Amino acid sequence: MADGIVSKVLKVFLVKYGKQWDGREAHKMLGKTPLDAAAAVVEDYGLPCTPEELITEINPLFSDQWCKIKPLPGANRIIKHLKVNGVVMALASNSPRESIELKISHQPGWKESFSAIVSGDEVRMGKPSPEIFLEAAKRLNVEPSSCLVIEDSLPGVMAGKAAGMEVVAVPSLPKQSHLYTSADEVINSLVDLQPEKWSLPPFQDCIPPRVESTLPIEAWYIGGPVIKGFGRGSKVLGIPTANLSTEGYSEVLSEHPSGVYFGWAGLSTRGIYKMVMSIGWNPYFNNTEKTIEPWLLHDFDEDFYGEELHLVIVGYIRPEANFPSLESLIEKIHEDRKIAEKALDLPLYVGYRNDQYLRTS
Ligand code: ADP
Ligand code: RBF
Ligand code: MG
Repeated sequence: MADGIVSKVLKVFLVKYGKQWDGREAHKMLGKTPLDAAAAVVEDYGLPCTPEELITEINPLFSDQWCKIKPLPGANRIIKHLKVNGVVMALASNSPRESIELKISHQPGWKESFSAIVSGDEVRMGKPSPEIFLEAAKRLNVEPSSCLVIEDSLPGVMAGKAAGMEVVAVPSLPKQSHLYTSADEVINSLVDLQPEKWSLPPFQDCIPPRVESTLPIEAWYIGGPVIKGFGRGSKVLGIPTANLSTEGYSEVLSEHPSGVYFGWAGLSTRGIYKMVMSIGWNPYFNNTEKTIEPWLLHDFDEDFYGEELHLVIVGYIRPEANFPSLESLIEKIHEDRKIAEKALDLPLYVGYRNDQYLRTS
């Protein structure tokens, strides 16, 4: 949950040494012990200090940031669900105990939910060594083979497998899933975890249950003038998507996992409409930029480029996927449309139609 913070702090810090943080370094840090990560930064940037000195200098900068991190979408849902169902949980991280405790102290209910916390300074070797997970199992008094590890980093996945556990990978960096082949499953976000696949009690918060289900989410808001997109929405698919500029929204975009969502759309001069959209890289087209592609569920007589479009996103349908053919992609998108159209009439979602945000310009 802290990758954004690491980038932010290092960016500011490296300027002092006349260096520029290259965001692409982020993946190298992931899942490393603080000392290994610091050593990598010192070496890559040729810094005139030791890894220990780097840590001493940079730690206060991190401490100021921990209270600002938000849990990943789906994290609270999983913790609450497993706790309510009496499934014991451990937190196993390469971070030092002190910073783990600091980080989770800002998340209500988290500390009480973990029956064990194992930190990097309590084992001889951190991930990718299996030690940290084996210690966690021991403290939970369970067999390693009956443990499920949820991991975002590659070293963590390796550690979990080496410990003889089942591992679900949730890569925190986009387009990296091909590296995670040793995991038992790779999912796109914590929202997509299916506990029943791992002999754990299934979630029961999908609405309506089972068929054509959608997941209510904490509503989020995004808006701006409609811009030109890739120019292949309506032409290729018969599915026009009113693209918004992603400038100024990079934070909101990075906070929300890619996937298919729905909600309400307000066009300043026209009205309010049901909307289904994808957010992400559109695997079928293998885009390089994360975009928002809202399809307004209404027949318009004309284009509305440049008009102010406001969206309230209220529910989630599925992860983005790749498809063997354009026809199958189109078919799936029409299925999404039907699900969204129906769901938005439910009392749970219909209220957002009156949200002031949809009417303001
Ligand atoms: P682009 O690649 O420029 O986004 P699209 O083929 O996706 O082009 O078409 C999107 C444009 O079509 C929108 O910007 C809007 O002006 C228009 N449009 C017409 N009907 C709709 C609709 N129902 N939903 C979204 N956009 C629509
Ligand atoms: N593109 C994909 O590559 N995979 C998807 O799963 C996918 N799902 C979509 C769902 C909806 C509701 C919409 C509106 C679009 C989706 N797209 C998906 C994006 C589609 O490819 C995109 O609109 C075109 O690239 C047009 O720019
Ligand atoms: Mg478009």
